[in-house]
Amino acid sequence: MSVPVERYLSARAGLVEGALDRLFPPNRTRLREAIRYSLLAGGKRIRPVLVLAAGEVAGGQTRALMPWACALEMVHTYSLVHDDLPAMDDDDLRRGRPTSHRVYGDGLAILVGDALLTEAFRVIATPRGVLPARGLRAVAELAAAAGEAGMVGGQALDLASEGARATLARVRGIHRLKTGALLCASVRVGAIVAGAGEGLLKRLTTYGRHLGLAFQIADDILDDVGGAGADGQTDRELGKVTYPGALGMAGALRAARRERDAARAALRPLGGSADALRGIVDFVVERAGHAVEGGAGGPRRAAGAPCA
Ligand code: GRG
Repeated sequence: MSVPVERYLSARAGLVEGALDRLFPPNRTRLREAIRYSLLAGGKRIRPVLVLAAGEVAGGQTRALMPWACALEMVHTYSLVHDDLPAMDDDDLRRGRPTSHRVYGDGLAILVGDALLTEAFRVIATPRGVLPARGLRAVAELAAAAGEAGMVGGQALDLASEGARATLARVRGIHRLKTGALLCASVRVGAIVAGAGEGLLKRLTTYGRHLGLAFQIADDILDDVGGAGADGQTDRELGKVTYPGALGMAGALRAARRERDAARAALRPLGGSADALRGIVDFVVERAGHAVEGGAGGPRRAAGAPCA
């Protein structure tokens, strides 16, 4: 890669930002205002950038990949808006500002999520420059990762496990679905749309699964260290199953780094074309490393198996 990874990632995130803005221009309705409020609130854009980076490894063009990148971010944002609702986590802050339901009320926040999920599938149902068979496979992939066998199923398990003993098996099972499925699907969707062969898809899927776990371990660490939570309590204090709860803080950081190394190992034969994917997993894990150290540095499945 000729430009540093950080510059690549922020440039791609900027492109995604512009594309999302164009998909939802202001139209003077309260619903559109509320959609823009959550969607254009400056998240890290990890999922759409994964779509682009994985697709580019497989020889895809940014322009053709962009609707898919936007769809992943729209599904992710819907999940955050719904997760913040009083019936779920009841959070006051998201992406550094008041949550959707605090500003617009519970009813409109529910509709923002509904609209983003539905529109995500509209955006990818009319793609340009993508072979229909690839497009259909990628649509099914996203639906599976977001639905009952993926993110929604993981959220249901998480709700049911509040106050339960934090065993490692329970933590892994929840996070593989709740967070990991959509992250891994971001990688697979990009690769499928770009026409990756099964060998490359298998490699990228292994990367995506380890990235998903690394992400959630890092997120648990950041939550525990930062004391996040609507009422000032961490997830662990709220009785949620977390990696630091199961492994201790140092053990959780070691586990995140093991997942990062496994994700990187899957990319080894791909050379410089996979530098962006390496940069993303490093970024995800080292945010947690910085938080803990103050400045220091799943079972195998078949190649074609989806992420959930
Ligand atoms: C409500 C159907 C439904 C699902 C919710 C993913 C999820 C399932 C809830 C989010 C709860 C949460 C905060 C989990 C921790 C991991 C996570 C998804 C963090 C937020 O993702 P980032 O860090 O956020 O990529 P940004 O704002 O940067 O996009």
